[in-house]
Amino acid sequence: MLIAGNWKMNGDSAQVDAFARDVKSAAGELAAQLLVCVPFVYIDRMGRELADSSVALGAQNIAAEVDAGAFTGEVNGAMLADTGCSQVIVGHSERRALYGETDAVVAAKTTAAVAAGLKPIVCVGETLEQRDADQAEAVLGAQIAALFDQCDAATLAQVTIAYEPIWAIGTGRSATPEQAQAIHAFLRGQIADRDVTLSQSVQLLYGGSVKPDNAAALFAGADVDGALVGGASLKADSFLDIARAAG
Ligand code: G2H
Repeated sequence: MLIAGNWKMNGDSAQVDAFARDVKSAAGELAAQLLVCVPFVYIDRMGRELADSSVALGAQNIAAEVDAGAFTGEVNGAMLADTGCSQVIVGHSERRALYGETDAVVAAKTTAAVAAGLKPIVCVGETLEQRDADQAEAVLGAQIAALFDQCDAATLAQVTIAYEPIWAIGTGRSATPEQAQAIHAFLRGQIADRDVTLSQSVQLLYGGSVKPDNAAALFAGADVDGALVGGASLKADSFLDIARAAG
């Protein structure tokens, strides 16, 4: 199981230090792999604070451009790797909705991440309107198809998929364990249609209002391989409780 924290645009130096201190002391007892994705400016600090622990470091975004150059405000994969990141979140619904990231941009960023030696966590998800119109599988299938159409096999072999129903993000309304498992099974099937071996090894994370009190039930799903946790990852206590629920 992979338990990945996504701090989004939250936190400060004191919060980084407190989180790292508490998580570092507990991480060794946990079976789950822990990953924390903080804002760019705190990655280096979090890495230093987590030094010599098993907790992995990640970013929340990456430039689509691989080579350094005149891209004001962007951060490329080489910089993330150089700062200690091993993973990066790509195509979160907030980036798709607020910053216009299309499936093509998501695929380009996924390719750029792997080119830099990073493992991308590619987010997919449907809106409430799409779910209510019975279009969830069509939307998710199209997102997976775009990824497979635009990334090569070597890139796809490094990808983790996070299913994040948009209606469950930051709303306190998680998908039920049955809804999450059903979509995860669907996603694994979509991948199996293209690459059976990959479908058996790819990690499928659930994200959307994962909390200590719903985590164990979500993790009981046979195709749920971990979680991408937003709000509940901001404090070590709740993040660790979710990790303990992963067994
Ligand atoms: C979904 C999730 C983390 P939250 O975006 O990616 O956030 O757990 O706050 O719903």
